[in-house]
Amino acid sequence: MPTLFDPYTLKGSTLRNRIAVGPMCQYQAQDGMPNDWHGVHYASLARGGAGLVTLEATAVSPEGRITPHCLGLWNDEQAQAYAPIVASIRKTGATPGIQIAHAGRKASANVPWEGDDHIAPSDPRGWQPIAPSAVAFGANLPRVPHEMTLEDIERVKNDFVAAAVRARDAGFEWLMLHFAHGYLAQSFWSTHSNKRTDRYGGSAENRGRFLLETLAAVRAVWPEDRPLSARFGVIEFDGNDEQTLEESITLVRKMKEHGLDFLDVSMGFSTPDATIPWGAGFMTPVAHKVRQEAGLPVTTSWYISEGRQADALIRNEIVDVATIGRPLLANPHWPHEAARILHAKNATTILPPSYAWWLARYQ
Ligand code: 8CM
Repeated sequence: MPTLFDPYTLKGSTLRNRIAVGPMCQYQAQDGMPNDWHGVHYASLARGGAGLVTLEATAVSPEGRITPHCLGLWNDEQAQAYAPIVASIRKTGATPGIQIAHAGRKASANVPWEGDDHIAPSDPRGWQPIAPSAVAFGANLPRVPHEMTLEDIERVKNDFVAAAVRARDAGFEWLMLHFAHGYLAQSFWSTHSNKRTDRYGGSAENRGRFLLETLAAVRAVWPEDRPLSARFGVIEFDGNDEQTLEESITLVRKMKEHGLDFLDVSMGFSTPDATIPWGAGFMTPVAHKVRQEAGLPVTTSWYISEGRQADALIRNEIVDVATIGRPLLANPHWPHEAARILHAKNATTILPPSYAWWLARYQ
């Protein structure tokens, strides 16, 4: 029976335990460049003991940023700036991963603490969002995106490939494609946002095409021995959940055939009218269903906040890795605390020796 603190091996990568830091936007970058903030933030999470540290949604192009302060990976200067972050994560014994993303119709927004809404079209800080169809998300994000041409689709796929090459060369070991949360890829999948009548819209097969083509193109440049994952919104909580989930599972099976190694099971966030059943571990039954029916190792996140809860998810083989988000911002040493509570035999070894030594002394 696996436990939270057992190592996890996928392809040529072994995580020191089954705790992953989920991608969490910091909105602290200028021109997509990582800076001291990102260095401190990610090194702190790695030092705290997680197995996998996944960098936040990192845009594949300037237009693919959610806000003007998102990270980017569209030029070589950015790529070089990730190397010290990768090195500091590795130094702690954690494994570095990164999520690459395009925000689609949710792009060109103010950071959450400055409104979380679309930047006004007249404001020079913003830009014109693109999406499969000229349909706005609504609510706080009313801006109508431009409908992508077939050339736009090719260009964005190429942007994902170029970002994957830069991530590979910067030394990231896990690559996560952002196929969730109403951003570009999810908006191809969702009938809320995709009204196309060409081969990228209509049937589930057509709506999944952008995701599968992007995945296949990235797989061709991402090393075979390094895990390729995706965070995918398999359900919308919009009242049509049975059908969406069935179609999503069919698509995940195809993603597996196209080289996907691992899935982070999340929600669609494609409509402001969803009724999400927030509560402890509410996504874990969904993740387990996808794991069983698609035959792919999975993780999920959302309201996994206690060590015992995370350990039970691993022991019962509900998920393969537990993704922890906000509790790790509140306490980067959450893994160490969990190890102590669970009496994990390697409880002290996840702390750097200079910390473990102090904590073991004068007790
Ligand atoms: C921000 C707030 C809440 C979320 C988010 C973000 C940004 C990216 C994302 O998800 O994928 O769920």
